[in-house]
Amino acid sequence: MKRLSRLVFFASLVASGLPLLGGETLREAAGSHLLIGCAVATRDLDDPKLAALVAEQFHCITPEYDLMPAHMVDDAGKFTFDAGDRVIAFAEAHHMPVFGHMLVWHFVTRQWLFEDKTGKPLPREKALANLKSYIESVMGHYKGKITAWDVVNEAISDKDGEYLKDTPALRAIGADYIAKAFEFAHAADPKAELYYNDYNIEQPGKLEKTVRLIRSLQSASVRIDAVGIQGHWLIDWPPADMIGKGIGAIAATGMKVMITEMDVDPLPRDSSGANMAQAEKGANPYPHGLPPEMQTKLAKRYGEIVTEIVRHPAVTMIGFWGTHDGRSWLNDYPVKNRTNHPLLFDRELKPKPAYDAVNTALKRLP
Ligand code: 9MR
Repeated sequence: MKRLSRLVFFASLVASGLPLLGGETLREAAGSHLLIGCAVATRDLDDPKLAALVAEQFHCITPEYDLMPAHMVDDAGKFTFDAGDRVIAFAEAHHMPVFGHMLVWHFVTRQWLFEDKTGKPLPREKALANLKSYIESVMGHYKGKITAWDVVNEAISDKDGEYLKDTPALRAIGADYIAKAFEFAHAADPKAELYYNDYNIEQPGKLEKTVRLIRSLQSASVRIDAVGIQGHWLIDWPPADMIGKGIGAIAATGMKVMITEMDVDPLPRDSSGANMAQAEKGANPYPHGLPPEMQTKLAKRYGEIVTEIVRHPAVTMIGFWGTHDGRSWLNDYPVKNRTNHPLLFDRELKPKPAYDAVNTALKRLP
């Protein structure tokens, strides 16, 4: 219980009605040890059976894309919060904490934040003013309703020898755009927890850069509460003990660790993570469903990873990136139009063997 904030602990006590599936739900299996969450979008709420499953199985939600800058503000700087408000109203109705995703990312954003119309970086002071007013508008609107925000998403470079990705924010402001975003976020809602979120950061290479980033934010005395390891993993990479080592190294800096976007890709693919610059060609071997031997393999892998994750008291949330296989971004990444099966529920909302494996791993918590 000491691992959970008061708000979050309250949420874990709230019963969510009769189980649709029978047996222990994921949230029941995890009890008060850690939160189990999933990504949800407005369109999921239009399906009553899916909405009921979310409320029954999970403690908390992350809006999948409704809080991304390009979904909330237009090219002229006008804000519309309708979609985000709907997801948050659902969470409030079910007493579910919301993890806000996200304030600064180089995708699904607006050019005017950091560049002029020709793509030239804005002067530093203008870009900082835009960043501040964007964060104030969004966090101000959701003040008191969002437990934690991913303040900066995917800023660390995938390239050897390069620390940060070369993005519009970096070009206009410089490397301290990250510290500035955390500073503005803390001022906008002092009670909100603030996270840095990225993929592959549990693996050597990006892990060292992540520790460097955390240390630099700590020496700039800005508030940062946790690091989100996205957890877009493959059926055979990275090994569970590497994930454990990465969690340990991040926790050693004093950060809490969230697994924010977990899925395990059973289709052939070259690398883990979510590097959008990396389109691949690849086969679509299971268009009619995952064969039993692959279901077993996926379940074993999920069980091993979750068993490793829950050994670390620094991890206070595991969030899955979606609900059922039909609603996973991995149907279109890194190869367009495949039939993927990376989540715990199939397209009929039936729990897969992977669900049982995760449930069992959670239940083993002392
Ligand atoms: O799952 C999200 C998908 O629906 C959106 O279209 C996409 C936009 O690029 O973003 C997806 O989520 C990403 C998340 O925001 C950050 N990490 C990688 C996720 C997959 O791209």
